[in-house]
Amino acid sequence: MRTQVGIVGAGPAGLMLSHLLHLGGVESVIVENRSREYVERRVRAGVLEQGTVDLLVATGVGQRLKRQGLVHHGIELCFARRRHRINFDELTNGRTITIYGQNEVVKDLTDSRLASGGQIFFEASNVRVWDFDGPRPRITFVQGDKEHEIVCDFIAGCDGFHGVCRKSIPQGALTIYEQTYPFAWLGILARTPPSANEIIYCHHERGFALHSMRSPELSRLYLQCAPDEDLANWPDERIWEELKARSQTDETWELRPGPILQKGITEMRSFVAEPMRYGSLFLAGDAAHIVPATGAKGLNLAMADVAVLARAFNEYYRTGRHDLLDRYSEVCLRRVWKVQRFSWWMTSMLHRFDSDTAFDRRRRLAELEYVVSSRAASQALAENYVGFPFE
Ligand code: FAS
Ligand code: PHB
Repeated sequence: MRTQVGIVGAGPAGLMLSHLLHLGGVESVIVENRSREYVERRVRAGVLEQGTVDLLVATGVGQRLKRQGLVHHGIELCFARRRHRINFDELTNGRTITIYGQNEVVKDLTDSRLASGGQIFFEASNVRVWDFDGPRPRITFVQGDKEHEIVCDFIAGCDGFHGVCRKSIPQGALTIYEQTYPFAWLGILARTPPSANEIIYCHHERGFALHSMRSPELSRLYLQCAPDEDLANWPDERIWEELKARSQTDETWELRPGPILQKGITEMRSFVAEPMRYGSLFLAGDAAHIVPATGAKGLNLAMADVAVLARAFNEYYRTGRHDLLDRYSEVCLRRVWKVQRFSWWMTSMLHRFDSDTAFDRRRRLAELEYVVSSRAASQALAENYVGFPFE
């Protein structure tokens, strides 16, 4: 078969790209190696920046988000047994974040694409990309017992960090920037009302903890753990005990344990592949970059990439101009590196490092004290957290 843009990956990046191309009258086909159920059930990100919410609503896929999303006007930092609020209204002229699970975004985009005739091949195996440095880029894959080939003008690699697209680019063509962290996150989804109205980031000598949510009935919580942590060492009781210990304050507030519905370990890594293009193959989202989840940026960065890429493709097909395609990587990397810096800074400030000296431990507390006591420092955190307007 033939299409204009072949997309590998039906996560947020691939689905939003296909949706934006459809609105611009550009044809695309998505090839996804997992089942629809799997992708729609996968619990991952939960925080949508103002720009992501605006994009979803402005392009007609934000109805459920507006009904069910939890709009937040601040976050809290908890350390030395005290909680401090970062007030977005005051510090960012009213920009906000919205809590709405990534899997809900995926459901809304998948429903919209299929309802408007979009083609998504789920459960594709042996997906490969070919000739993206020549005039006839192709995607081949097997679905069921049938082999398929999609000939296209361009391929969008939206297949995440472990996908096939970036790895298909010839050795030496990309410059890789990478940092791993000496810890991971143990995340749980629990059927219990959130113990606070807003997200709380806790710095504690026992390790980092994060209190988030998905709805008034569902809590999303994380604990810093060893990078090679074995979930078997973390029965439910131990998780709740540790969350309580790391979030303790002098005020009375209660962490309400409940049935844990999902448990998982998320690696913490900073990663950028430059450039985000090779010939007619364009990388977007986690296929091109990974940030530690402390800044709540991964999903939002993916959306920002595809907003730029969709505009470039739409303009190319409307006018024949190449310049936006040629500038895609440069424009996206400006935002990618600002977000890498912020995510690294939040991660370094809030986590416990085994390599810390006594000086490091006191310096980190002083940095937290400075952030919550200086308007300039709080504003710097707030403007990065709610996200900069898309270019
Ligand atoms: P995705 O990885 O979401 O999507 C890629 C898609 O491509 C997937 O559906 C995959 O099945 C498919 N694919 C992979 N290989 C393929 C192949 N060979 N052929 C066809 N399809 C293929 N970000 C936050 O902001 N906050 C968080 O709390 C957070 N938690 C996370 C937890 C986990 C376990 C992980 C892995 C990531 C988390 N992230 C978080 C980051 C995450 O939300 C990503 O930034 C976001 O999913 C990026 O979207 P995509 O670029 O579309 O990549
Ligand atoms: C989440 O709700 O999943 C979440 C919130 C804030 C983060 C990361 C994850 O920094």
